[in-house]
Amino acid sequence: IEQTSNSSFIKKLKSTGRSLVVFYGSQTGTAEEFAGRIAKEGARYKMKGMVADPEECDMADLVEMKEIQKSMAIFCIATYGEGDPTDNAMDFYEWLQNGDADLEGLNYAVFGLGNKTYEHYNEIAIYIDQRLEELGATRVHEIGLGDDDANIEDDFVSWKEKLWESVCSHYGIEETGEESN
Ligand code: FMN
Repeated sequence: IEQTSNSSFIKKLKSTGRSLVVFYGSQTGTAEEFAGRIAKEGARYKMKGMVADPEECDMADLVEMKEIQKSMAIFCIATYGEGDPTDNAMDFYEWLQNGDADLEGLNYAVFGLGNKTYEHYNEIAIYIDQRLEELGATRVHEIGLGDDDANIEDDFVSWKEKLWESVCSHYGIEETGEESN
């Protein structure tokens, strides 16, 4: 799984024949690890994936995702503090709040990482999931909420299994035997 090194994740998707980009908002690495696992599994569903750090991407390019056939953006997003985004997701969060991009044609799903002992449980992931829909994007699978106070790995794995079912029915694809890209 490659990491984007410049701002244009769209160019990179196109030039490498990928259709899945998995963004992460992560402070201590959990969301980043989850993102990597999703990107890798995409190959099983004929969706070659890559992981991307929103801080290193021009997220306005999300409007161009619709130019890539059967494409999808997945967001693994942690919440911190008083319901704050991680440092690397801050600019993206502000762009969503302040902007009014037309995201029609963007297919997406969100997995949130949080902890139920905090008042603002998974607030950023919930916001991003709702905001993307508001901006016209298509939710391919319902948001998953991971609770680090219980077993976030289990939460993630069960969400991910259902995610791929939704992806297959949404795009009319079947699982292949292929393990990775
Ligand atoms: N989870 C929430 O749902 N809401 C919060 O407000 C919140 N604040 C946190 C503050 C601190 C200092 C820490 C250590 C965790 C907090 N969490 C909160 C839980 C994290 O989001 C959760 O552990 C997540 O898995 C971290 O992901 P990361 O390793 O990718 O950074």
